[in-house]
Amino acid sequence: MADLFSNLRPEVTDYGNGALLFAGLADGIKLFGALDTILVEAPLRHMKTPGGHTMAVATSNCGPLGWVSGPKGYEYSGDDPLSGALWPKMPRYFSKFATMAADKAGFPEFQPDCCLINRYDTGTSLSPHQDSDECDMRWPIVSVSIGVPAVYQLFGEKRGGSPTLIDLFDGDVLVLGGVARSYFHGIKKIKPDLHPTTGHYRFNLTFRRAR
Ligand code: MD6
Ligand code: FE
Repeated sequence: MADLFSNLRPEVTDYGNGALLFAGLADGIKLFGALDTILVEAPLRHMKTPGGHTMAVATSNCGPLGWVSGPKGYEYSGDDPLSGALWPKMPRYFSKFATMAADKAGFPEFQPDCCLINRYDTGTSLSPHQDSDECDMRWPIVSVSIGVPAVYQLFGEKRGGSPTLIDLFDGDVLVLGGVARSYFHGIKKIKPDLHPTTGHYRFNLTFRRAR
């Protein structure tokens, strides 16, 4: 008889060098619910890149610091350039969750001071990049996927070559720490899809320790 459970993904997949996937560890509905009020205070917007392009991904932040891109470059800022006000508070549940997930991956005592919120529309991709604007690269980044699926490309120290492809579904948590913390990574074009929580959008929360 066929194994009824053979299609289940493993709970934890270790991609090596500090990259770990925890399938379905997060409650997408609960996290998405908290985004509502955050995004009223600090609406999603398409930031300009230093090169003058408009980012396809819509972004916002919560927490003491927010990641912003503009003509001057990338930086972490204590206030939202749109409003001049502080970024919305990071819900206690968010930071507690990030600490727990990092701990599971072998990075204890992680305390994020930034939660970058990304929203992808159908057809939106994120080109390969490194996250290197944070002061201490020994802290991991905890990344939570919400809504429609995505294909994550994990390269290595260089942008080229064929990446490891990681399917990310609602509630999946990817931790990038250790050597993999500085690996290039990107998101392939989001395929048309519908999710009961987010409609045709995908959201991604990345928890960082910027300072
Ligand atoms: C995303 N994630 O999943 C984009 N960065 O939509 C990232 O760019 C990312 O997942 C640093 C660490 C983990 C990530
Ligand atoms: Fe990134």
